[in-house]
Parts: sequence; C-alpha cells; structure tokens
Amino acid sequence: MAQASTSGGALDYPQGLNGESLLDIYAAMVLVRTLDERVWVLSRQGKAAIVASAQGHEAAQLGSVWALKDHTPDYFCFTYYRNLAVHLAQGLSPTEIMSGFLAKVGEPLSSARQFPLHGADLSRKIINLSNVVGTHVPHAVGWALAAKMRGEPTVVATYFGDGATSQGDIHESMNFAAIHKLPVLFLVENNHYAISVPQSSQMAVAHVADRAAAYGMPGVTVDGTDVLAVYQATAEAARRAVAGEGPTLVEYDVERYLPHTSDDDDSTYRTKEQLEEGRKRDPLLKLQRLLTQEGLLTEERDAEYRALAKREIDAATDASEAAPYPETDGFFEHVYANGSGS
Ligand SMILES: Cc1ncc(C[n+]2csc(CCOP(=O)(O)OP(=O)(O)O)c2C)c(N)n1
Ligand SMILES: [Mg+2]
Repeated sequence: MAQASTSGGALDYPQGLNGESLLDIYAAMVLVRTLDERVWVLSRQGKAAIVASAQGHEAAQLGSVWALKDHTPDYFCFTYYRNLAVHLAQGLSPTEIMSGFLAKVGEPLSSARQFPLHGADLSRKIINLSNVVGTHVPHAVGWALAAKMRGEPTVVATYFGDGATSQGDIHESMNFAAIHKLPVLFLVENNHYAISVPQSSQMAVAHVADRAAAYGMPGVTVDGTDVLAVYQATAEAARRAVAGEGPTLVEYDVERYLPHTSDDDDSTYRTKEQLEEGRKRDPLLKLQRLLTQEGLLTEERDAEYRALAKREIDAATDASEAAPYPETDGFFEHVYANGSGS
C-alpha cells in the first residue's frame, strides 16, 4: 500500500495520515479514555444505570473514523453500544454522551431513554445504535443500497463485535452486500469475548475475517490496538467502497480491559494474568510511545493533553449531573406518530 512519510521521524505513515493528525488522534484517545473512566466511576456511584466501556478498543474506533474522514466523500456510521470513541469522533460532546449514561436531558439520540445512547443522530451521521446485537447491520446495508440506487457517493461503516457475527442478521447482511457490491465496511471489533463466552466457543475459525471469502468479499485482520494498522486497513476498505468494488470485512484484534458491562463480573471467567497480558497492548500507551519516539510528543505536551481532557470531563460531569431528568409527558415521543391519530 502507498506510504508517504510526512514527519521528521523515521515512521512511514499510511497515505493520508501525518504527524499532526496522529497527535489529533492521540488527543481524542486521551479524552475518550478519561471520559470512559469517569462514566465507569459514575456507574459505581449508582448514577449511571449501565455502562459498556471502550477501554482497549480506542485505536480501532478512532483509527477507523479518521480513515473514513480522509478517504471517503461522505460516510455514515451504524454503531453499537461499545462505540464511545466513534461517537466522540463523530462529534457527540462528552456532556451529551454522559447525559446518555445518566439518563439526563441533553442526550440527542433518544432524549435520554435507556439503554443509554440508543437511536440515531443524523446530524452526526450515527444511526440505529441498539443493544439488540446485530440488528443495525441489515439497516446499514439497506442504507448503502439506497445510496447506491440514488447515485449518492455515500460509504456506510458498520461496527459490531465478534459475538455479533453469530447472529443470522450479520450473515444475511454480508451476503447481500457482497452480491450487490454495496459500499459497506463491516468493521468487527474482536475482543475475543461475547460477554463471558470466549471466541473458541463462538466460532471454529481462527479469525472472523476468514469468513469473508465465503461471502465473496475481502477480509483482513489487523492489530486493532495499533492505530496505523487500523487506519491503513480501513482506508483500503474505504477506497474499495468508493471505487464501487463492494464491501470489505475488517477485523480489529482488540482487548476489552473492563468487564462486559458494569453489570458483569469478569473475574468469573478470566484471570488477572490474562488481563495483565492484555494490558501490554494498551492502545493509548502504544500511541504515546510511538509519538514520543517520533519526537512529536514531549512530556509537557502530554501533560497538557491530559489536563485539558480532565477539565473537559470535569465540566461534562458537572453539566450532566446538574441537568434534569426528562419530563414524563415526552414519554411517547418518537414512539408513535404525533397528530390526531385519525
Ligand atoms: C439479539 C441479542 N442476543 C443476545 C443479547 C445479549 N448480549 C448483549 S451483548 C452480548 C455479547 C456481544 O458480544 P460481542 O458482539 O463480541 O460484542 P462486545 O460486547 O464483546 O463488544 C450479548 C450476547 C442481545 N443484547 N441481543
Ligand atoms: Mg466481543
């Protein structure tokens, strides 16, 4: 794949990426980690009913959004409950995200209904986020079909986990998208668990991407904790979609550092040693090391990013804690059509 070195360091950047954008990704990663840690604390304090953490998934989510921004004329994201970093990168503010978890006024997807952050925000191009595993993927394919029929240059990225690939919806979606050469990116965040069920009990293949051949599309597995590898693979999938070559399955091999959700106890099915091993791949530390080696990140600048993130998340916490709960008279909004009912 084309490489273009654009910094003073030794690194070969994937085409479209440079030192400055890598620093932007780092700043976003620091922010989302800070947000994620805070939301988890709020759940422990009983203020957030349920939280799914993205810790360990950040490079996959941010590297892919940056590639979509750089390599498509227009794109939509059909996301799932673990996509905190995608949502932030798509323009949801920390306060909006936190308001979702606290069920407060100010959450733009579903007016703060629970589960948190369900629904859609067309202005941010985030669609049909749901806790029902896999249901958003046929929707993503339908959106891509409509775009193709209308001649619109839209690319659709749909994110889901390894466990979701056991759902019939996913198989039907991939098959249909490949037959019709639809501009879809199937982006799998493989953290090797579906709640407590390990990958070996979910599938007999080594990689989710091995399945792509059966649908007639390329499938690739990359280190999802390495933002450069993520960016490069996603950019190539985006290029194919834009060129009318059809869908691609990109599998990001990631870590899930926290339990499945705040309601789960992962000590019942994985050991401390396993978790410690996974921590060696921490995407945030990896990117920090890379930027430092490249001479792009100093200790002072790093401290500034972290202080800025803390200030922003403190302000988001204050704002969403102070916000009211929604009025009950809006209960049926977005559920039934408004009007006389006749
Ligand atoms: C259709 C459906 N089946 C089962 C569940 C229960 N459930 C919620 S999350 C989950 C595991 C999904 O795992 P994976 O797709 O790997 O995503 P991860 O949470 O690991 O990122 C399951 C089985 C559900 N919400 N919807
Ligand atoms: Mg999983």
